[in-house]
Amino acid sequence: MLIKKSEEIRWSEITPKNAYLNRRKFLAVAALSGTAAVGGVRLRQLGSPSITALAGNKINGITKSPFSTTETITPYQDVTHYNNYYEFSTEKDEPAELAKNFRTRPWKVKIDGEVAKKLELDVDEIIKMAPPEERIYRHRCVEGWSIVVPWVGFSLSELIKRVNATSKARFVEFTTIYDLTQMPGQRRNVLDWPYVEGLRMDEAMHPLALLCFGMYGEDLPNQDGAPLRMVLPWKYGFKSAKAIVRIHFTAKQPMNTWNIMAPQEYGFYANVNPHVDHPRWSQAKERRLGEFFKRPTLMFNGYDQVASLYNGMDLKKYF
Ligand SMILES: Nc1nc2c(c(=O)[nH]1)N[C@H]1C(S)=C(S)[C@@H](COP(=O)(O)O)O[C@H]1N2
Ligand SMILES: [Mo]
Repeated sequence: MLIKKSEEIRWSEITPKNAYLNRRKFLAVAALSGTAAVGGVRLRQLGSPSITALAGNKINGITKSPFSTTETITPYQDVTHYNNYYEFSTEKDEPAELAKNFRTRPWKVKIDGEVAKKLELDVDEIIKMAPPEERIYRHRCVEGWSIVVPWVGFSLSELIKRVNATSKARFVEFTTIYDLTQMPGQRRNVLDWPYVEGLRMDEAMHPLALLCFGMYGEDLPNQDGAPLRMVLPWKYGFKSAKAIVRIHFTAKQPMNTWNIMAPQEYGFYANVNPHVDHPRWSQAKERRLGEFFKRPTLMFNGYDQVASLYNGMDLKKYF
């Protein structure tokens, strides 16, 4: 294992187990008596979505990231009940229910291809590789809606540095789980299964590229990609693969699912770009979930820090 010794503590172990369990008990009791629900709704209106996130285990030791936006966070209820997750359903309101019993432990992630040594890591080993950060990112779906989410994770570069990718590694490919017994959507031919995505190495190494395992201070809900997903705020949502089981380093540009399905509509880069319309609709504007009026979509979704990655590229051709 290539993890440094000082980092071998699970971050949740920093809080004494008792305090942790007591909080969970308190939440369970509060939920039963109805106080949490009432408080939750009120607080949600006050714009405190973290208080409404009562479903999962709290992640301890989270630090705030300077990459966070100060925009209003989208309510937890919306982010967890309006999901694109075709392995479960093509209906956005269905993954919440259909993914309820999805098993996210034990969970292994293969790391292979152009790396010093092939690895198969338990997801919990990956999660403890670096301290968890809260990153409040805008997230723009290619369909024209957007959300603002306090994700929890750390830069993918933290993992890449530790697994010693070789100099031949020019791309990273993410493969997500294929499990017909658990994912009813995979019985349908709507996409090629398993869902695959990829990044160029410099994109993958960019500090904004987030390896994500939580949101709203808690474990990632199943419908949002538990136990491990990517979050790439400057790219359309489909690049951010959920339920990752393999991270493969390669010299050759990998395929990505939506590009396989409709290459004229979805490219490899998928950078948010208001100047390059989807063949069937404009990408100039977006609707933030919960809002009525549309707002203009920004180049790279407003994440100008990544612009230099694409210097000299024709982004109409490489869309
Ligand atoms: N495995 C997998 N990952 C996926 C998808 C999917 O269908 N399967 N949908 C993508 C799309 S189109 C979007 S917009 C985001 C949605 O993430 P969210 O439901 O957490 O908002 O997940 C992306 N990752
Ligand atoms: Mo999307």
